Amino acid sequence: MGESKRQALAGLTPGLFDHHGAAGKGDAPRIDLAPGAAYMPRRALIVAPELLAEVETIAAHAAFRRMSTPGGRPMSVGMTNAGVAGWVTDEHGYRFASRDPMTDRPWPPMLDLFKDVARSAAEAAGFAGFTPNACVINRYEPGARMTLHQDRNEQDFRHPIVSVSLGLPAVFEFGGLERSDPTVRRTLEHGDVVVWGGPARLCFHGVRPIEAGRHPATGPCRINLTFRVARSDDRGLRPR
Ligand SMILES: O=C(O)CCC(=O)C(=O)O
Ligand SMILES: [Mn+2]
Repeated sequence: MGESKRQALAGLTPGLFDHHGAAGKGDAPRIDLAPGAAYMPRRALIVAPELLAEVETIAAHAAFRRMSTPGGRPMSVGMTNAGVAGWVTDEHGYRFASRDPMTDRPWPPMLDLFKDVARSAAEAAGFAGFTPNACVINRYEPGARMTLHQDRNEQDFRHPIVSVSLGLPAVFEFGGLERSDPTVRRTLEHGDVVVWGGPARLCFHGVRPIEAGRHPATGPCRINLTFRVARSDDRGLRPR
C-alpha cells in the first residue's frame, strides 16, 4: 500500500463522525468508560479489510496457538504477535519475548498501517505520540474468553493500550484498579476501538465467552489486536 493511501486510511474513519448529524444519530465518536478509558465505535471500520489481510500474513509466519498459563492450563484464546516483541505465557510465566518460541524466529514486523491506526486512535483518546512496537493478536472462537486481568508485562505504563476488535462481537468488561471493583460492559463490534491509559492503564478488563455466529469478515471468530509499547527501548528486544 502506498504511503498516501495508508495515511488516508489511518485518518479517514474519524471523519465519519465529524458531522453533527452523525453524532446526533447516536454514532458518538468516543464514549468514556472510565477516566483514561475511551470506547470509539467503528473507528477502525474502514481499515478492517487491510488489518485482517495483514493478520493472515502474520499468522502464516507465526501461527495462532493456544499457550498455557504458568499454572499449566491452556488458554481458550489463540494468540500470535507482530513487532519487536510478542506476549507469551508458559510454565515460566507471562512476559514479552523477542522471538516466537514455536519457531525461534523473530515475530513478523508490524506494518506502518498498524502503527498509524493505533497512533491516531490513541491521540483521539487523549494520548498523543503513541508509537507501539508490539501488536498482540488474539483469536476467539465461540466459547473462548479472557478472564479479568491487568496488562502489566509492558515496561512503561505511561503508554496506553489500543485495542481493535474485528469480526464477531464480544462483551468487554472494564473495571477498576482492584479485581473486585465493579465493571462496565460494552459489546465490541467489528471495527470498534478501545483505548485505556493514564489513570485507567492498569484497570482490570476481560472478555466474556464469545457466542457462536458468523461474521462476513472473519467467519466464525473474533480477532482482537492490542497495540502496546512492550519495551521503552527497542534495542533491548532486538533478536540477538
Ligand atoms: O480481546 C479483547 O478485547 C481484549 C484483549 C486483552 O485484554 C489482551 O490481549 O490483553
Ligand atoms: Mn488485556
